[in-house]
Amino acid sequence: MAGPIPDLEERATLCARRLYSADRVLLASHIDADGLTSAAIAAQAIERAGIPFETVFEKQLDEDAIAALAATEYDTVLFTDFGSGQLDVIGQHEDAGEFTPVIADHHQPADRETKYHLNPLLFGINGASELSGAGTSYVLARALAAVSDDGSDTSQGVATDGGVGANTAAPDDATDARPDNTDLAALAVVGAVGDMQASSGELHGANAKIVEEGVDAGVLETGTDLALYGKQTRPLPKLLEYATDVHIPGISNDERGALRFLDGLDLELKRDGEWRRWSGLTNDEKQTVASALVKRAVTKGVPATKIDQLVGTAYVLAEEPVGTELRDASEFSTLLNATARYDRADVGLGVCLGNRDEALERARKLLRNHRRNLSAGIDLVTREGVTVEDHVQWFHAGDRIRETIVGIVAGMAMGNAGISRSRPILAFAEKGVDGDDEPDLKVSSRGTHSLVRRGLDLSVVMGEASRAVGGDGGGHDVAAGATVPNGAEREFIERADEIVGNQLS
Ligand SMILES: [Mn+2]
Repeated sequence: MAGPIPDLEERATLCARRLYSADRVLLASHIDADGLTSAAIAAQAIERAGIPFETVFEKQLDEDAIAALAATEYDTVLFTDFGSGQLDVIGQHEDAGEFTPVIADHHQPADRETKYHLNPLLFGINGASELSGAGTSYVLARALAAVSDDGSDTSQGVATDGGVGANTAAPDDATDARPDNTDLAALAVVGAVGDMQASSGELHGANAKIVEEGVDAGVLETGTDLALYGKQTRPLPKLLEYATDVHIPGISNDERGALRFLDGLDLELKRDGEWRRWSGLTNDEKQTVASALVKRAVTKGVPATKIDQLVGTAYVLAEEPVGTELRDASEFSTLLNATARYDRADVGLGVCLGNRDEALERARKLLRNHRRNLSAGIDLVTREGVTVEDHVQWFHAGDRIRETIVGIVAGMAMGNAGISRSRPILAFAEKGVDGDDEPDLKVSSRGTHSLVRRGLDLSVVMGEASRAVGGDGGGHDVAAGATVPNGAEREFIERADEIVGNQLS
């Protein structure tokens, strides 16, 4: 059976065979939208292959976390959305015979190899823009289906319950499963969108191949649509008011302006006393709003390149109910982030696995709380402002913004008064105290795609600047993070400023 990404096929099959021969598997994944969808994809593929497993999540795969995995009874550990960057430490445990690692990741590998290592970067595919952790897990899931299909005449045991431990929820609904696992493409797209892999309004490269498989499987629909966040769940006026990626004077960030704009259209705005949502409009109605919006942008002098960004490819999860967060890849990934950032990976995983009652309600509650925290954080940053260096801008949130959301706040604050989009933004926040250790600082950074096109690579910036002050970090070109010792702020900023200056020169 041909997999979605031919270049990865051979390695994916090798990894899948190793998993299939295991008595049981410990699945360890990163806590964020991409990590949660990675785990959900891997968990369903393993479950369908009839292999008993357990799922655990880690915010950070450090030495202690890896040692804890090694101390379990499991001989096979599948790492998703992390593992490559920690191969130096993982390899020591592998050498000691403690477990065999299987890795499905898309981050920069450490200077060491292992046999069952699936990572697009090893095959010339960009891990920041073409394939996410969830996409890599999907490639593995497709291979696992092919391998278990081949081996279906051999006895593989009867255990299919898959989940033990509080972090694993059994799928409620296995009836929609496709035998080749192509139904899991929808989650892979949610992961890619959550990892900010879409650019110029759509997914590219290997990601686009996965989209194709999802469309063929009937779990995804794509189409050109307004590129605004909240098309499924936001009331129309809020959809327009909160859409600030492309600033339209008199509508963006303008509650009354957005209302006036809609009032001026020949459109039924409310139904049964409730604001209508974009997802409930007819195609003609959508056309009316979109044309008027573009016309307004043109009249107000918004540049043509910006106006183009008002339209993009929408990724719709065809089997999810209209008007819910789950229907739109972007809203789904935000819902997952809202669980992950508050240490409720179990809730996010439950939603991905099809738990539509308790887990979904819980996730929505977490999302409301997340929104309140984000808007309070953005208000704080905008009110207090940032310090502008030659090439970067930064702020220190102390303990007033949770370290797990300070990066999102920084990214969303860019473009607000006094916070330019022409320099990357760095944000410090205090981390919780871990045991007897001194509390460290988390630094998050965000850039823009146009800065990346000019040479910005925040993964290098955060890695080099943090190591220079005794910390560590990494991530992606457009978004990265680091942990540094308390008190190292000044030195870190100077190093980061210098590296960014070199990248953009
Ligand atoms: Mn990822």
